[in-house]
Amino acid sequence: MPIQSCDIFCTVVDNFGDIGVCWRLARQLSQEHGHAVRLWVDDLGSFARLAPEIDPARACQHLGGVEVRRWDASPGASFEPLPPHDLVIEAFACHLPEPFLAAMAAAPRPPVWINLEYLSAEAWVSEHHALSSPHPKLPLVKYFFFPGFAHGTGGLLRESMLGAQREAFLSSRAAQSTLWYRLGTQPLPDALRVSLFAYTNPALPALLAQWRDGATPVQCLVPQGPAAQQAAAWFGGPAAQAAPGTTLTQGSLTLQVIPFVRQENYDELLWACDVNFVRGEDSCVRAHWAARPMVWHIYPQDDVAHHVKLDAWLERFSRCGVPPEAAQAMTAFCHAWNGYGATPHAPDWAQFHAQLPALATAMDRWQRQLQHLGDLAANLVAFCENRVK
Ligand code: TRH
Repeated sequence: MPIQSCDIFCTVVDNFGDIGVCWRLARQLSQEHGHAVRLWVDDLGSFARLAPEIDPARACQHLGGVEVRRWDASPGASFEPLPPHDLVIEAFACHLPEPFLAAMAAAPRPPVWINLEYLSAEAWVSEHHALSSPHPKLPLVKYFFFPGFAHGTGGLLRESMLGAQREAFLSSRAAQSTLWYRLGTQPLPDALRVSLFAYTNPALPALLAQWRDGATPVQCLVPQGPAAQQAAAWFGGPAAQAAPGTTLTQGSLTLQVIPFVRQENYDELLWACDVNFVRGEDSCVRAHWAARPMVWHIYPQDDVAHHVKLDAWLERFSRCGVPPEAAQAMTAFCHAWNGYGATPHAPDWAQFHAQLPALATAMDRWQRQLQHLGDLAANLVAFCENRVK
């Protein structure tokens, strides 16, 4: 039976990934699947960084075909439930408000209830994807929906027009000029262009020094944030130098701090660069679709659980037909970038740089393979429509 409407609940743990994924999914369900979508968010301030039209002071507003509602996710906070939609998604195991759960249970046709999980390339994901869990008291069943890189998972978010938009951008000087205008800079001729979105990273100073001392000019575009502050400090400047519009130069390295752009425009930055450093979850997925060599600063977890996740991802990449020396360079670089080992070592840029052509070919091949998994939003809709009673 068709699903026509959806509630998505999102709590912002930190950073932008939780709302980044939910906002992307909400737009897609509305614009590509025609759902009436209500997106409940506990932190509209973070949301406004990705979508500047969002007014954090407003309890209810509409953007991109999505109804956006502020909710207080703190335990015991009051919640005035509206009748639940056909599909209810709790993102990343956030807790649904009790009154809303009660309304779901009392609905004439209880909604399909999904817990959208975090992304991982680990093998167990295929076994846990789509498992169900009955509510202990209410007549409701929750399904676990896992994004992933393998068959048997929910796949990765990818808008249906993304490939065409990328092609159009790459063949349009006007579109590229608009991006550079938005970023407040210009492409440097003959320089290798790198986007650098990362957490504060002990490996960054060593990398900046290698770029400075290398033979290849590097234009490094850093969105305002922790990595920009760290880089500005490495140049010996005050924190104010981490503001958008700043250009810092030493040797072969030109580092430019760029504004945090709206989410739709972030893809264009990735498409315009030769190498993309990304972090967290959503920017990592976008870098795959940009089909350029990428380096992942994975979200750090307790007990270095994130290293297991990173290795699972590196292993999948290494199995997509990439030459062994390129796979080895990618693995070694990502390990160093993510602080592996008791005494973390400097990333070897020269080794990684030498493999860029092979890595570009491999990334393109891998993202084509990943497209065969289908897009997460479409997979989710099909899964849920099969479960409507
Ligand atoms: O911000 P993040 O570090 O988010 C993280 C991860 O999602 C992590 O898994 C989660 O547990 C933690 O938050 C709580 O990185 P991520 O996931 O890449 O999200 C960044 C979002 O910001 C993404 O949607 C892209 C977007 N973005 C812009 O819209 N404009 C920009 O200029 C940039 C650099 C990013």
